[in-house]
Amino acid sequence: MSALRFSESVSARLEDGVLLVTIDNPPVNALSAHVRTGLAAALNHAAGTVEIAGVVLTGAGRAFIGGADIREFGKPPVEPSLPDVVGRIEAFDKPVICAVNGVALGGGCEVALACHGRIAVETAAFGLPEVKLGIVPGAGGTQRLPRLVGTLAAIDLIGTGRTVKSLDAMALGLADAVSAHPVATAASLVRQVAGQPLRRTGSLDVPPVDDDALDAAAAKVLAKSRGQSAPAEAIRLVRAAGGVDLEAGLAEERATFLRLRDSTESAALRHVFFAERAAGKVEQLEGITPRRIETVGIVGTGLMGSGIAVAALTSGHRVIGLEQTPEAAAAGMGRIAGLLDKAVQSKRLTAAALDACLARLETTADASALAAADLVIEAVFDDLAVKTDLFRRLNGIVRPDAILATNTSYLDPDAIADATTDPRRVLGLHFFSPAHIMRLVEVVDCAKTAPDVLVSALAFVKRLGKLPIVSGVTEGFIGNRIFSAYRREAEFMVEDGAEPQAVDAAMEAYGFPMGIFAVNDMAGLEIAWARRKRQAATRSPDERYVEIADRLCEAGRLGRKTGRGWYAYPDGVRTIDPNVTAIIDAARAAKGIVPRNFTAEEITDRLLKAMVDEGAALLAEGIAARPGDIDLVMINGYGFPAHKGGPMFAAGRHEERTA
Ligand code: 3H9
Repeated sequence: MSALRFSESVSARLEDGVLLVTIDNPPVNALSAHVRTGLAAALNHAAGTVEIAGVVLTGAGRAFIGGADIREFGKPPVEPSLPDVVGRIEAFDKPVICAVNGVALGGGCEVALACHGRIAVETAAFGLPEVKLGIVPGAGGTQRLPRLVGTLAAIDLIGTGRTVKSLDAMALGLADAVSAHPVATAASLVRQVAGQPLRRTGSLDVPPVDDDALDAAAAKVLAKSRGQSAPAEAIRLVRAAGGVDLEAGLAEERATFLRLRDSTESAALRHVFFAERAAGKVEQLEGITPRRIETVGIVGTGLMGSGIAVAALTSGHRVIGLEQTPEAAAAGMGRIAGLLDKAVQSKRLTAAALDACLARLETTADASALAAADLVIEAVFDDLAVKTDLFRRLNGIVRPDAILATNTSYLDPDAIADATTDPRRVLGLHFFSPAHIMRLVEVVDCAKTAPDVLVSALAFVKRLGKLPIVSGVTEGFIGNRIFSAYRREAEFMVEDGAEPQAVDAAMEAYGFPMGIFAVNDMAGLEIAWARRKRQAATRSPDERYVEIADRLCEAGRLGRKTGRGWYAYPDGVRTIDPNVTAIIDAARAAKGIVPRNFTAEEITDRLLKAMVDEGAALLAEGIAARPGDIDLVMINGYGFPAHKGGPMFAAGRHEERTA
């Protein structure tokens, strides 16, 4: 039978009385206007053709349906709306069964929920991730999911936005069956149920559940969604599903969806979504093939090196950890194995995967082992002499085509590259600690880095499952330069009269998990102190310099590890310390500063402005390629709240509001 075409992205063929409808809208089969039109036309065709017993819906390529087309948000609506299409599927007289061949997300999951049966391949996944975009499901998800899986599971899934694989979806009641041939299985289900009463999700009763359990499930989700409104709204809608009829529930869901879709929170999270997809893309590098990286040498298996090793192992690489002595190599092996064990305990890794990782791991004190490496990452003490000496020695050991990366956070990677015979193969890979957990990696494009070396490093970081952001060479790269500007401004305000705890409270209220002084205490004050001492000789006497942090360091207050820093920590609890207040008072008095009051708003405004000004400088200098890259660095490396979109996005919104 020849193919029927219902729109540019929806086609079908009739097979033994079943209309097999395929959505083909690369890359993820999002529900763009032509997909919705095509689906409506396919239903019309099936309704009006007596030989058609029912319909199977499936997706071409890897996805079933990746959700509503996020690029259409903010544009004028085009009929038919997704809720209309979904409603028609559910009310359809003939059976509509979906063959879920890949991810069914957001609107895609809502299409599946409205079908009269759901057959999935084992590798498929279901989810309503709308809260991650600052919205709630808008095509019946909050009303139909609880009818299928119960309110508690629906609160968890919709409130967190997490996805579940097919077998888990089946255990929950979301998928009916898992099949290696979902289209054939779905088609035989159509034939089986045709002419019989259909199981319409919207007609099911929501299973009863007691209020205490609901409160507990809601509290668990809300504990992780500080400052965002979408999860709470989603939970409200899911809870309401048990108490109102479908139509009323759908109307309230739609109204909430439309309100949130136009919110700043949603605009911010959509900005983050697209910024992440753009990250690591460099126009000039398009078409360059990355080198193959299978074996990774890691020099130094301390805290940072062992974290990098775990990230490399769990993404399928071989790892050779190099240390100076056999004892240190054994200790490194222990550290890496310990981190892998923890991953098994927290169910991030299976026992079988752990064995496979250990089989790909070697630690040694014999540098010649690095001859097997495609990429060598140094994670040794952050000292220029140590690093340049190491890179000089690597020259004679590694293969000529091996890539060399430094994990320095502040040193000049160009100086390190120049210590090698071939600086074209050198670049920076700035991991954040703990490296096996943190997603962000600044990929530092040095003056002489070859284009294919940069491309290879970006591909490597993506294979680690991490987020690569390209940075040019500058002290501290993108993140630490902005962080320094942020800290400098915070210290100015403290010297002028704001208390550190007031600065921290303002930023925590804005959405940072921790204010800057608490962060400094956690990270330790000594690295920045050493840097300030290095810079002292070249610092202009006209530059404003706040000495309070130096006084704290001189008093042995190096942060949490010494039990005190900007705060004291009796029993581990962050507490205001009168000794710090006295140091601050003395510093103000020494400069004749009469302390003044700062409102929380002034504090956040000034700190955001400091970040944005530094961000603008980084863009002007060509260190960062896009404002979105800066936002991602601050969100993923420094706790900037994602639902505010990052400093550059937030500044743009602020300007719009005040224009
Ligand atoms: C929703 O459904 C609301 C409804 O409840 C109510 C409506 C009334 N739209 O991530 P990738 C693009 S809200 C448009 O690298 P992967 C993406 O920008 C939606 N474009 O691939 C990228 O473009 P480019 C709920 C989209 O294989 C390309 O596809 N759904 C959409 O690693 C590849 O993306 C979601 O939140 C979209 N919905 O992962 C799901 N999705 O090549 C969001 C992707 O130009 N999507 N693109 O850079 C995802 O989670 C992942 O993209 C997915 C594929 C898992 C699907």
